Amino acid sequence: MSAAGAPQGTRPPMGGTARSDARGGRANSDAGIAVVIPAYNERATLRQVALGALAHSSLVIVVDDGSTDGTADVVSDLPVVMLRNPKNEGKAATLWRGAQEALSRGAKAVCTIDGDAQHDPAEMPKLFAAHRESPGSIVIGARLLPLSAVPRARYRANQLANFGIGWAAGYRIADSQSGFRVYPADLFERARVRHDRRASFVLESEIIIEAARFGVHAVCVPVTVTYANPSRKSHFRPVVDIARIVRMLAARLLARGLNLPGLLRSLQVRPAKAIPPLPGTGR
Ligand SMILES: Nc1nc2c(ncn2[C@@H]2O[C@H](COP(=O)(O)OP(=O)(O)OP(=O)(O)O)[C@@H](O)[C@H]2O)c(=O)[nH]1
Ligand SMILES: [Mg+2]
Repeated sequence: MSAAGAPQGTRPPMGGTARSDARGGRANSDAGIAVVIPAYNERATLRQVALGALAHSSLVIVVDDGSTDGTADVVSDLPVVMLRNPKNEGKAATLWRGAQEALSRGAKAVCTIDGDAQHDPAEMPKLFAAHRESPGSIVIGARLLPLSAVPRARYRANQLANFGIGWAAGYRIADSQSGFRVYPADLFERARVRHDRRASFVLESEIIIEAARFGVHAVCVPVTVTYANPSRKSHFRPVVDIARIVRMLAARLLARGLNLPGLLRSLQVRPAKAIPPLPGTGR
């Protein structure tokens, strides 16, 4: 990652004594879970997402990815950690930077939520509860997608991604593309995944596959999703971004001799249960 702007404002490390904030941050019952919000030109929605996140975590990190619409300004009065990429580096680099910041502040887990308000921060407690039950797993907020609300091509692309990523990871995944997740923080130390600009929308797929190599699986929790923000177009470019995901998948599958056992497991009807990593085996 290239050099990026320094954090604006400082907050105590997680697990420190300050558990509430005079400017609106709230003491939380989920100490240790930092929230990372990637934001690229999200002026219209970032504030409501950040306020929602502050209600559930004492460490909210916003990473402004070279926005040109004054995105950072809308949260300048909130008790969030603001990181700014001087230029647009893509979602992967942005998430990675936020997660590294969370790690450096002692977070035990990292909740990611998109800045476009498609996810509802009020549903964080549901994800946090699943994390507490299964702290070694990735918790994914699986979007309840009413068919009528999603463009058909997008729905099919998601289904295809779920199939391919489930195959490579070796278990069935209900929603491999949701940006609303809780990760064990140490995954961002252990995982060998691309997080450069070209990996923009690939990281969230690749990290599921990489984590499976350590025996870290994803558990899905249903969440709502809205496509009702007409103020901006999606940053997801169907052709380029899907091609990049397919390329990553092909490389991962070839590296594992096509992983046919994984394909069979991923076709089982019941989603695999989270399993803890096997100590010392790396699998
Ligand atoms: N940092 C960074 N974040 C981005 C970039 N593109 C998108 N994001 C952020 O990533 C999140 C998801 O981006 P979206 O464009 O909403 O992609 P999506 O949710 O997969 O697509 P839609 O379902 O169409 O909204 C948002 O919080 C964006 O601000 C980018 O180039 N850099
Ligand atoms: Mg979105």
